[in-house]
Amino acid sequence: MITITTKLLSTVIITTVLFGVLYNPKISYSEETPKKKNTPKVDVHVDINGTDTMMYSKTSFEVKSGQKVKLTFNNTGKLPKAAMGHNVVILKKSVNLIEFCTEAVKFPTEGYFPKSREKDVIGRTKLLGPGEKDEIYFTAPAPGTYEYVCTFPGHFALMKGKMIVK
Ligand SMILES: [Cu+2]
Repeated sequence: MITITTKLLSTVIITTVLFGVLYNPKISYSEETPKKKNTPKVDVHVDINGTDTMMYSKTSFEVKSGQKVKLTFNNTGKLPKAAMGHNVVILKKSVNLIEFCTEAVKFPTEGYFPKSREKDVIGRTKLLGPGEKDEIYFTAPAPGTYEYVCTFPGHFALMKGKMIVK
């Protein structure tokens, strides 16, 4: 009787341990625990808000060439994304802002960003609806002045600014 109980008990313990090993993600996937690869080193943090009045809270900011920049963009508005979505797209120097935005409006399902133009930007956030936030990381390019803009249709008239790289 004692033997049977002991056997049963051992079986239960072994089963429990095995179950734990197999189904506890902390044990079985310990090597895949997220590492800090998604939080790169940052030299400077820039915060910009976009509003329902079609404005950026910052129309310029300054960084130093080579700095690792973290840009946080908040859509602080309340209007629906389809009516008042915002993004921040930092253009390379060679790119014409109006021409770029004129093309971007043809891509509503891609957040008003033509994927083929990825090479023309230094960094860009997603198109954000009310209360949404996006964070991007990039390295400040060669010294100069770079334009950033919201590519939502019609917004480029008001929603633009300059990134000054020293
Ligand atoms: Cu906008």
